[in-house]
Amino acid sequence: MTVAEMVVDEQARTRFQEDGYWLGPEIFNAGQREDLAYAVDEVNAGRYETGREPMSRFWHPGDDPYALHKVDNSHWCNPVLAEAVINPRIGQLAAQLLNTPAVRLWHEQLLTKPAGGHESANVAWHQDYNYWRSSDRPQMLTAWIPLQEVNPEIGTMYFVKGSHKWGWHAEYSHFGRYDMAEQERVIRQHMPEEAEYQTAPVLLEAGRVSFHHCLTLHGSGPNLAHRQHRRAIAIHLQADACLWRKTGDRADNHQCAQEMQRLGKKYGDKFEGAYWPELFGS
Ligand SMILES: O=C(O)CCC(=O)C(=O)O
Repeated sequence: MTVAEMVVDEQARTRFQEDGYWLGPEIFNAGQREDLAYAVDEVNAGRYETGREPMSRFWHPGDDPYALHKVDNSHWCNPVLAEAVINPRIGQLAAQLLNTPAVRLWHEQLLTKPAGGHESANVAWHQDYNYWRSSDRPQMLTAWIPLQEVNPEIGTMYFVKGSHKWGWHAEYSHFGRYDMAEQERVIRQHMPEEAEYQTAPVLLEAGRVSFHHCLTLHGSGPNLAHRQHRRAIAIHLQADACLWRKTGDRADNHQCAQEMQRLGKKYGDKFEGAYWPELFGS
C-alpha cells in the first residue's frame, strides 16, 4: 500500500472519537515482522547496532526474565527499528485521527512480555497523557503494533472504552502497579458518576496497528502463552500544535521536557528538531 492510500474513513474517525481507540490496517508484513522481532531481541539484549544507547530502559539482561522488557527510543539503537518507527504510513493515519497537518514523534517504546505468564509483565491501567503533560494539549496518540497475533492469553492491551472523555486524573495512572483489580477500584472512585467502566481487549492480527488517544485508559496483563513472547512497538505521536509548558510537577521530568530545557527552548515553543522527527507533514 502506498502512503497516498492510507485513509481514515468517517466510520473510523467516529470510532476513535467515541471509543478513544481505533484498530487500523496491517503496517508490517510477515518478512518485516521477522526482521523487527530480531531487532527487538537484539535491543533487549543490549546489542545496539548503531552504537547509540536508547533514551532509557527498565529491564536489563540478568533482571527477572519474566518481567516486562521496556526500552524507550529503540530507533536510536537499530536501523531496522528506525525505519519502522519513522513511518510515513503511520504518520498519515495519525494526522487524520488527530486532525492535524503534521505529526511528529514524541517518543517510542518496545514492550516485550516473555512467555510464561508473570504479573511483573503487567502494564497497569494508565493514561499516557499523565506522563506527557509538559505538552500543553492532549492532541497526541499512540500507534501500537504487535509483531504477532494478540489476544487475552498472550497479554494483549485492554482499553477502557470512552475513558478519554473523562479528562486527565492523577489517580487514574500507576504504570508500575501490578494489582490491576485494586487499581480499577481506585479509578471507579474518581471516574464521572454517569460513566461506565467497560473494558475491551485489543484483538489484532500480527502487524496491524491499533491507535489510542492519549487520555484513553489502557493496560495489559501477563503473557500466559507457554512458548510465544509478546512483542509490541508503541509509537507515541504529537500533533504539530503541541507546545512546551511547565506543569510544576513530575511531568516536568519527562525526557521530552528535559530535552527542551537542554536545547535552551522557551515555554510555548514546539517540540521539534532531531529529537522529535516528523512522520508526516502535508
Ligand atoms: O504494550 C502494552 O501492553 C501497553 C502499551 C502502552 O501502554 C502504550 O502503548 O501506551
